Amino acid sequence: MTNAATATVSLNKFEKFKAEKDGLAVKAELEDFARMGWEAMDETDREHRLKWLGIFFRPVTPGKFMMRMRLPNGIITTNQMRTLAEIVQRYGCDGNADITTRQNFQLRGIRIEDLPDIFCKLKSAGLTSIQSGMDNVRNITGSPVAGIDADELIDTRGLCCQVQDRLTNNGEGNPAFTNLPRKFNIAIAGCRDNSVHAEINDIAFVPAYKDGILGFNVLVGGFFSAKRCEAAVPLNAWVPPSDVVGLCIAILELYRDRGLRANRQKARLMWLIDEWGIDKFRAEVEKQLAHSLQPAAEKDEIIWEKRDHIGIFSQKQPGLNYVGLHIPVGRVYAQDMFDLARIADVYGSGEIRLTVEQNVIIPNIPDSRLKAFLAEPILQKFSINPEPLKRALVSCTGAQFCNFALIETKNRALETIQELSAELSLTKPVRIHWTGCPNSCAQPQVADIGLMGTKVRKNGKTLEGVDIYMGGTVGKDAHLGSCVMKSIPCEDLKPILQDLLIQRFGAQLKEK
Ligand code: SRM
Ligand code: SF4
Repeated sequence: MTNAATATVSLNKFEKFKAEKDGLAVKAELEDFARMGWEAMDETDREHRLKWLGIFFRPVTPGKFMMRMRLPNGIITTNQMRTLAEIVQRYGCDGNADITTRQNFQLRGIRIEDLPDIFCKLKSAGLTSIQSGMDNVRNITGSPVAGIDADELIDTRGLCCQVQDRLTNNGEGNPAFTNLPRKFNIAIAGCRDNSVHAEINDIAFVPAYKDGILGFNVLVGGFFSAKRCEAAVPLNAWVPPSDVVGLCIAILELYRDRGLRANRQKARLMWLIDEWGIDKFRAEVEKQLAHSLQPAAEKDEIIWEKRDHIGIFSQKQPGLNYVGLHIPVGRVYAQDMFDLARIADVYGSGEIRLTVEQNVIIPNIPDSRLKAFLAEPILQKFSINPEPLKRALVSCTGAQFCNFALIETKNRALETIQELSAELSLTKPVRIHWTGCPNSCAQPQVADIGLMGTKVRKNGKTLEGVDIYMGGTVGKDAHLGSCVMKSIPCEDLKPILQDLLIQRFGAQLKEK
């Protein structure tokens, strides 16, 4: 690999350990790790390099690792779901999994001793967790109703899989893309409502017509970090679907070889775009491709408000429906996963989809089976018609498992919403996103109300608190919200949220 990392003058700690040994190298050492146990492992292998295989050491629960999968376009078969459920049940000491804000699964409580077995099971199920952490491309997101949406423009399923297969060498690992300067996100939108938050990805494809042909306008450089958050900017390029993979590869090679590596806080793609300017960046992409890019189509086709896909919807296939189930803050247990797989088999076609709002869609349910489907007990837990405040609640992992967290998020988010829902009535959902620290994994900047964990001082004590973000919009004309209130102790938050919901979102106090 002709990698700029080796030529960088001052290498940060991460660049140094990557130069010493590629992250992917630990794949060959799994049996050894399993034999020696996590405590005897080299610290860098344990805490960093294992992330190249999707295995995350959790300082909060030492010895119990988290496993992050890759599910291109957020699609999983019921057999695969059962495989994950079995892993959680048999090997996961904490017995749960989370649906992530990138249409993906993370499994909890994995022990290093079980990794060889677990990887065998994943492989037989056609699943992979490879290259899902650290300086790799994350799960490729696509329209959650690709191929079934009556109003779809482009079916993103094949494209997401092709991009992933190229980047990971069909799940085996691809050293050509394991030493990027930083993490990297790619999203492919195929519908009119931007249900993948295209604008917050390093590369985003949004549907657009050019000379009557349907393809994608391309946006680049979107990202969130503790230091800086930016929406993606237009590359002034339009590509037909057949050029999506090639363009991703060209941009990634450019980023890999010329991206900034000295300071990890300034290593995401947008920093390179800033340094070069978008025109030079575009010209360099063309050089990498060895052909010119077509200018962007005048307008894209993102013209709808964002949908949340919860409820019952007719598909483009006559007589079939997809049903979106609300999964509170994305948390599921092994039994839930088995139950979801069962109903998707009995009523659907053996497929399950995940959304970036951490919810589930069961596609391909015939009209004649809907009534019986709706009577399934699991729908009491995972509702198709949740209350407006619960419906759009998103939360990152938070302090229970994440060592970056400044606050507990998932449980607190649920409790707060429970209390607010008991007191307020709303006619429309309000998108409330809880994120445990400024890394912004739960994207508070795209929420109606974003809550970002922080530490606050009150009466001489340090408490868990939040900064409040507002004004994030999604769908057409999406733009990022900004911080409107700082350092609110969590214990004082409820009345503030209540006030905001009444003043800004038309909530009414329920009669007691
Ligand atoms: Fe994230 C790091 C969880 C989506 C920005 N993120 C982490 C780590 C790995 C930190 C760690 O090692 O503990 C968290 C793992 C906690 C755990 O145990 O679960 C973590 N991020 C998550 C997930 C699980 C949140 C969730 O509850 O859904 C999401 C997993 C997605 C996936 O399937 O791959 C997740 N993270 C995001 C997103 C949202 C997105 O991609 O749309 C962002 C903002 C968008 C972006 O990346 O530009 C995000 N995560 C970060 C950052 C800040 C990146 C930066 O450039 O500074 C970090 C910290 C880092 O990379 O240094 C981080
Ligand atoms: Fe952890 Fe912070 Fe990301 Fe939440 S936002 S998962 S606390 S890194």
